[in-house]
Amino acid sequence: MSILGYDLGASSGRAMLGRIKGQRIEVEEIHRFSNDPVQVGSRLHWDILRILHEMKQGLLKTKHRGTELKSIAIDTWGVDFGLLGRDGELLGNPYHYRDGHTEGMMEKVLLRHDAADLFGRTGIQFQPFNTLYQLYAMKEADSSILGQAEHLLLMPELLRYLLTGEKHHEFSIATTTQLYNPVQMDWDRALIGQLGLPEKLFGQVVMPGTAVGQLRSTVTAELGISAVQVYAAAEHDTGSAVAAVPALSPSFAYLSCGTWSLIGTEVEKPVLSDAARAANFTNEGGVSGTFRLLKNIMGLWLLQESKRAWERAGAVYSFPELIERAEAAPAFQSWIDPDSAVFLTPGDMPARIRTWCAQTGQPVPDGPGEITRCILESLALKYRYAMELTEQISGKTFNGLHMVGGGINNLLLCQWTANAVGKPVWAGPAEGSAIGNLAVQWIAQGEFAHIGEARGAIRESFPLITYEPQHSEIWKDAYGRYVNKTGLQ
Ligand code: ADP
Ligand code: LRH
Repeated sequence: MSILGYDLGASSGRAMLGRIKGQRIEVEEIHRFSNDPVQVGSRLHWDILRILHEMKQGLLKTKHRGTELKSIAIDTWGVDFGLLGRDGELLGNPYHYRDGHTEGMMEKVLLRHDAADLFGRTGIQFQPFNTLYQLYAMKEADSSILGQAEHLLLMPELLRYLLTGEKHHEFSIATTTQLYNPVQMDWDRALIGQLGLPEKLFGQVVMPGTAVGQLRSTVTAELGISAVQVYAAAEHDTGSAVAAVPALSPSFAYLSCGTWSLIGTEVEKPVLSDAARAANFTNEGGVSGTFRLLKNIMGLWLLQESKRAWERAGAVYSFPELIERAEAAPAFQSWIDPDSAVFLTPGDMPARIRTWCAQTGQPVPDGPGEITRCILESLALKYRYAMELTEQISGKTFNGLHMVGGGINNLLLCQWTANAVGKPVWAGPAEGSAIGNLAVQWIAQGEFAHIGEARGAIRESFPLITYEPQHSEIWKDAYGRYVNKTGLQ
């Protein structure tokens, strides 16, 4: 029998059917849709009901191809949430983490709450869009929605609730809030109280692989399908992506490469050191009690948003076209720090990149080829920076980097990453999050004994492309100039 994994990224969602045939995993994309935020007045929202509609299309398409489903699970991007009223109704449309309402909130919280204490309690990086600061912004604005709320559900939990009627939190996504204590393994209720946030919003947390209900009867009746078991996957997409890294060694470095670039390593316990805090590393909950010690890098959002700006101006390019132009553009002209706060919100990304380069005394990139080259080189060089920090903070050394996610379709970025880090890159699978989601369901069903066995099967089932580093001396020299130009050193 097949199982279904919904992987909902910030740029697109997909429903992937999986089955095990002999020793191999087979995965088929049954439905894919773009995930388009909607601006309403000055607020940026997720279109939650459209996402739910698209998820139902995945179930319908599964039915139409005559496939019987044993189970489903969901993973999504982190930090965002919906609030439910006392009757279980969804109050309002969830905000997008790039919405402006969190501006200044992290700073405000940190005036009242010691940063070292906050990191020590949660192990989570300081990002202005964390659930903590979103809730704080709502509190400061005296939000009527927050005032009426009885439950908070993070995005995958909310979608699971809409499909099952059951309200459970899941560990990996809960940790992204910066309100979960990974040592106590529960919500940090003392912290929640100190911040003046309603404690009642936070309920029971289950681990990845827990059976969390069945599709509700209204859904099965509407779609004309039978009841299906629903599991909690590692419901944070990065957690699912890392579950699918086909590493042979237990000590590996990964780069989950999509809208965001998440680079780091898996650890047994959260690393709560001053060095981890100073470098703004995070410890997100993973599968089998592991944690993901990693750094967020702004990622291919920079290219997605540039592409949208060019589209608005009437010039439509595909990703492969942009990559081809980047390859033809002159090398090592100008770089950005992808993580500069100016790049976080939606807007005219090419203009912001040009301004950044002008302000740092670099040649100003012009046109899609030069801008794309600037983005991709800057990402590859920043990956080296983050990988070196991962080694220092974890005390591990890595002989290469595993890359998963849609970004591995960008072969130029994979090669430049290998060149920049000076070590091989092993790219695959592109649909890491969906495959990790399926793997957790199979472990729960006893198809795999543990995550190591599932990773072995993933390695056997999906192509892994090796990129050996090229022009190492040139890239090493470029890296030295990059850290100076971007002020990273
Ligand atoms: P998310 O899950 O965050 O929505 P994905 O993992 O799906 O993101 O990765 C999306 C990114 O992958 C795109 O922004 C794009 O940069 C890259 N990508 C996808 N398809 C291609 C392609 N055919 N060629 C080059 N890059 C691609
Ligand atoms: C990647 C991701 C990342 C979060 C961000 C909000 O999709 O889940 O791990 O920090 O989205």
